[in-house]
Amino acid sequence: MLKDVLKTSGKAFLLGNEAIARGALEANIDLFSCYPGTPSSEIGDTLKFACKKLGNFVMEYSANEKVAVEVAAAAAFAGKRSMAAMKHVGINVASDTLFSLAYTGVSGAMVVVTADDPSMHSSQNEQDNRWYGLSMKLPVIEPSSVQEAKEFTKFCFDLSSEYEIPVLLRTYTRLSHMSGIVDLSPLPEREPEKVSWKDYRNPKKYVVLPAHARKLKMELLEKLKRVEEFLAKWNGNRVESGDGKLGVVACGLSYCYVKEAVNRLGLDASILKISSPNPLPEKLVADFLTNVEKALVVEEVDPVLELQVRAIAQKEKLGVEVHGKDVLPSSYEYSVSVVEKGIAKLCGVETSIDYDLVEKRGEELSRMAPPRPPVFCPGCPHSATFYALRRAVEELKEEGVIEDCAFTGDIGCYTLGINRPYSAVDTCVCMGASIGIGCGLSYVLKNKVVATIGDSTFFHAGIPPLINAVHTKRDITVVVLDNSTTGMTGHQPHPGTDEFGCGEGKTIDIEDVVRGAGVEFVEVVNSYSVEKLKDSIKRAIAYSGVAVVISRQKCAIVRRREAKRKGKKLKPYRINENCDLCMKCVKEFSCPAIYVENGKPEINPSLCVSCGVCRRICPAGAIEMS
Ligand SMILES: Cc1ncc(C[n+]2csc(CCOP(=O)(O)OP(=O)(O)O)c2C)c(N)n1
Repeated sequence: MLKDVLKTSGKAFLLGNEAIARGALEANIDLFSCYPGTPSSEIGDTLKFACKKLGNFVMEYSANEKVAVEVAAAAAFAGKRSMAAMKHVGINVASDTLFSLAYTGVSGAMVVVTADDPSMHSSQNEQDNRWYGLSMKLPVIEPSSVQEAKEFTKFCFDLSSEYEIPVLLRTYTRLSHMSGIVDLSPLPEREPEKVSWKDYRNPKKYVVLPAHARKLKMELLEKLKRVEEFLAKWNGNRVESGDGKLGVVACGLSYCYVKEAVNRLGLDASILKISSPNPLPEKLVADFLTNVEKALVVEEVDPVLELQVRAIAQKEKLGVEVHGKDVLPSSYEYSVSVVEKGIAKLCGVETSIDYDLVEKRGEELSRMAPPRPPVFCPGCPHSATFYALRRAVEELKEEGVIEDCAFTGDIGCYTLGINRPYSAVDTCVCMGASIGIGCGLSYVLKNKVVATIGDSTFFHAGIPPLINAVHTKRDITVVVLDNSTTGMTGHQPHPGTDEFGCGEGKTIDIEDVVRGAGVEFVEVVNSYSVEKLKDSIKRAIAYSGVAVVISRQKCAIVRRREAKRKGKKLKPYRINENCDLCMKCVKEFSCPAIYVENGKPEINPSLCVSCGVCRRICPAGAIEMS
């Protein structure tokens, strides 16, 4: 639990992400920065809580992951202990900085948390960020329990400080979001203290001019070799001996699945637990392979360890069979059943139970449950915006102004605009791509292009493509859906809000940024004023050039919470006897508070947040406040 993160000693029941946050506190962190993203978000939310309570370290939500890494790196350049956290795709954004940080190294300590998402529970791809460690030449540490999540976080700080190298801590959805009992160590007594740059100024280390970089690269390779030697002796990488017939190399949570699976199969397998996929301790692996008849590498997603283990077996001419993805899947999360099936197949034995039958029965049962696709919340301003957008486009079509329209979407709650009745998201690739893809389409399509982007996403990655659109004179409409928060990941602040996590921030107005980028058509409309918004979007689409409409209204969840806090009642709407059953409120505006009973639309008063959009769109004037 969140408050237990600050317990002085004893045990606490913590979420994996809370354990990582606690590990950072026990490691005496000076500065934490992040950009939210599932499954990493609770690390930032926990450290925001801790920062507000303790007030003895710096914490910020940065504008994006690249900035977060740079802010954290700077503190570590100046001898401090810092951590930056993000979801796996955040590392793509931060990678430009990280590749060079491997060369510069740090003077203090720096940990970068990458939260991967096997099975893509809430992500656009399943990339395995252990590759980044190999490619960047940075150590990657991967825990397999909540206790390890805390301990390994501390270990990463120590490793980083000892070798003056940033360290990647890899967590993943199942660990970040599982809870467990954790043994706590004391929190250090600390007073934040500023340092003099003169004690850390070192251009030969921190300016990656080619002449410096060539030298730094060699130093990095040498450093990594020393890190490998150290990690070979670290208890996170260890052998649990068996009868030698089968040796299993396992990483992350797969280690736990392997322990359970071999137990169920009654096998006395030798297990090599690997907690540093990079650098992989070669000698430890070679010795392990020497003592087994055949080896199986068990790891989720990509064969990051398997390829290395195969290479070691070949290089050392060990003659041992190495298996992995030939008997185990390369996609989605593993489980005890997946791992047990793989081991059973390799060893030619029966599984302990008929998992295929269990899975079949599970599928049958899940088909019985009513489908519950994700929908906008009741009163979500985004549904009002998509209603207005859809109406604007339909009217322009009817008026013969346009034939069709391409809708480039982005990532956030508003991606739900893909659903009927709006159907106004045709593409969604990654944060900020709505405007960039819109620019490209505007070169090759006969049609008008409308990009939709959230406020947090705008600040994160929407500004450079907007500048690109203006500079290249694109004909594109951008609708910014500004709900004054980072809604999708749990309402974190962003540069358009008045705080940055653990401090008061200067609010940056999107319209100022847009005008500053050279956009001449800029209008700001309340999302709930759907008629006005529709007219604004119509004019924007008809306009030749870059037009930006900012649709602004507080996130409905925040609105509801604020009202509750102030003891204010949000009066629900009701549908009266004037309803002529035109069904516009159901077919064109899909609010989850509106349902149909006995052929008549009704409003569920416990869901209604009194946004009044349905009242505004009802042609019969049949919707009123109750
Ligand atoms: C590079 C990257 N970082 C983080 C995320 C996680 N993420 C998805 S959408 C989003 C922002 C959503 O906020 P906003 O744009 O304001 O839209 P809202 O959800 O509030 O409608 C975040 C942080 C991601 N998908 N990719």
